[in-house]
Amino acid sequence: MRIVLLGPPGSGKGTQAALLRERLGLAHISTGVLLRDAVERGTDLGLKAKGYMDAGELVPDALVLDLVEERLGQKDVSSGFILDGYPRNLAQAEALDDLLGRIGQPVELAVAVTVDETEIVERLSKRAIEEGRSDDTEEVIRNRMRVYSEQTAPVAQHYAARGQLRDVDGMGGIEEINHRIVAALNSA
Ligand code: B4P
Repeated sequence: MRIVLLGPPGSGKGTQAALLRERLGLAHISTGVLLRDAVERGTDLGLKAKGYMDAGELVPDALVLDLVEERLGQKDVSSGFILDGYPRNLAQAEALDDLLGRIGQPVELAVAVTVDETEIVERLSKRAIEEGRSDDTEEVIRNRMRVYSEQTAPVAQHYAARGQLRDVDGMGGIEEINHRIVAALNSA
């Protein structure tokens, strides 16, 4: 299957995508992970991306598209993939359609994970203590949520218009939510 996972910061996208990779044997493509890896390795792209990430802004589309294109060219992708954190605005959604159309692997389903705002702040504050990610400070979390509602939320409509969107309740335990996602995939 070829799936896009949508959801605000802290909705559990990364957590759920990792479980789906394990359980369904799909490649897990997280632009957040790819970008953090580039920052850590100090690549050109990483150096350009760091300031945007630390401010909770989106990294410019062209930089992220290059990363995604390179990742989609890898062997494990042929058995299906979960895109986690991409696309994050309408321009990315259109670029993704073009790219996947060219390789004959279009998105089959988009799953939007929904979570209350208070729960999001709680989860990310907990992660800030446990992992110390530089973009998990209160001020940056607030900006990431703003960027999400202004730029990323409209992406759901892009898939809904084609009948490809499934909403899944992201409140509750990790396993429980995973069962809901798998049920949504099976009903497609
Ligand atoms: P991401 O890495 O995508 O960050 P995120 O939205 O916070 O999601 P993440 O996957 O980390 O967290 P999750 O909800 O799973 O992006 C980071 C930055 O990179 C962006 O701000 C941007 O600058 C840049 N970027 C990434 N993609 C981009 C793109 N396409 N274009 C431009 N820029 C881009 O989990 C959060 C926490 O909740 C975890 O600690 C987890 O343990 C916990 N959790 C999960 N499920 C739970 C549950 N059910 N109950 C309790 N806790 C739970």
